[in-house]
Amino acid sequence: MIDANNKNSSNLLLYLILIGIVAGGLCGWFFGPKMHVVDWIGEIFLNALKMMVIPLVLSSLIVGIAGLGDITKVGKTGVITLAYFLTTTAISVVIGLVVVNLMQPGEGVEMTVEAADESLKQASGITDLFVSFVTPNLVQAMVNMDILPLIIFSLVFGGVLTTLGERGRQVIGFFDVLNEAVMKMVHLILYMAPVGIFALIASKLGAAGGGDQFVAELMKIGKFAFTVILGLLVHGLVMLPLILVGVTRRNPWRYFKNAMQALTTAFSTASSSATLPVTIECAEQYNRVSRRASLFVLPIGATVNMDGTALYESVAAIFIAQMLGIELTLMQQIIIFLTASLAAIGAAGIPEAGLVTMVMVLQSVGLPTEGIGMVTAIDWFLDRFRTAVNVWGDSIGCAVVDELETKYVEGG
Ligand code: DAS
Repeated sequence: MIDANNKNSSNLLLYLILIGIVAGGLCGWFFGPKMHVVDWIGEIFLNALKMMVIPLVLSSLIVGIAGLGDITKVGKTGVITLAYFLTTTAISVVIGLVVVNLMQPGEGVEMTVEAADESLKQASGITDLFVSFVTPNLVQAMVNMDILPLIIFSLVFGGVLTTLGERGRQVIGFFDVLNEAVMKMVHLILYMAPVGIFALIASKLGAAGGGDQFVAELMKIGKFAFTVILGLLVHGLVMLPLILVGVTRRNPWRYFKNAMQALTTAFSTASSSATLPVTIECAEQYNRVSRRASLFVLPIGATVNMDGTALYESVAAIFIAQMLGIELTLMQQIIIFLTASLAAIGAAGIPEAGLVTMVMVLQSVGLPTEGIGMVTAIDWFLDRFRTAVNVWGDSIGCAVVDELETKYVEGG
């Protein structure tokens, strides 16, 4: 149970974070580029969260897998988790395709096609995505923050440990203590959140030129931004809560409130990976999801379950086609559906990752990747909304897996 002190302190911290977001937005809006003076504060906060990601992913997944007992159980839990990830991602892409075809945001927008910068062209194809699941060098993967291969390694390593009897249990015990220590460090970092989030929002909005510049950019492709945010709201505030209530019978408003610290951190950092420690804290401490389910679902979800990104990729691809006056066939929209889902799996939980993997979606239907230039200007803004939806989808996922696992795996 959460003791009163914990609950009060967490509410106070949440209100301070919300004040930080509003104050950061106002300062960035009115003082513009001058707010770069606080860049260093936001950088410290973001780096502190990122610093915890590697030890957290390794320890939480190894402990998460091992916590399931014999390896066969992981199969059922893994299937439930995968089914949730694929279902919610597919639903989010369908919502994206419906709203962008209804809203037609690209109609009448003259397209200033700037060549997308070289880094965008590096985005991988679908086969590269599967190759990226396995790294030849674990240390290099940690250095590069390649989370996906580290997840694969942790899942297999944790599973193997459960077959080594007492010796395996001793190693698992080490990762268990490591995970507890990492979560305690996250708790300490969170006390910095209100100031760190203030600085991140203020410096980012200021760097975009402040209020006037931001409004000018938004007006240029406002209908596109509105379409993306509308789709994200439908998915995040209707579809996902329906799944939560339908499967777990939990109160969606209370679940949302208890996840608010994670959602505000996701919005301000635009990084699911950096938010992961907070997502785990909210799931276990406030929403009372079992440690086993949260440690199994959340680290994987932060990297491969990105409903917001998948929806965004599908909307942006159709928007670019509309701007070019290209009528996409049903088959081409189905290809966008598949590649947007895969691109979201391949996107890393870092800022603007969705912009990079969008190249794969555009290439899949032969659209010019230069069209990305149009959306780059406000991608940093929309990224926050889609990251928050990504984290919200993960948060609901661990409650759903917890419920179904209790019913069909343990109970079964
Ligand atoms: N910023 C990514 C994340 O951390 C999402 C994206 O770029 O689409 O989830």
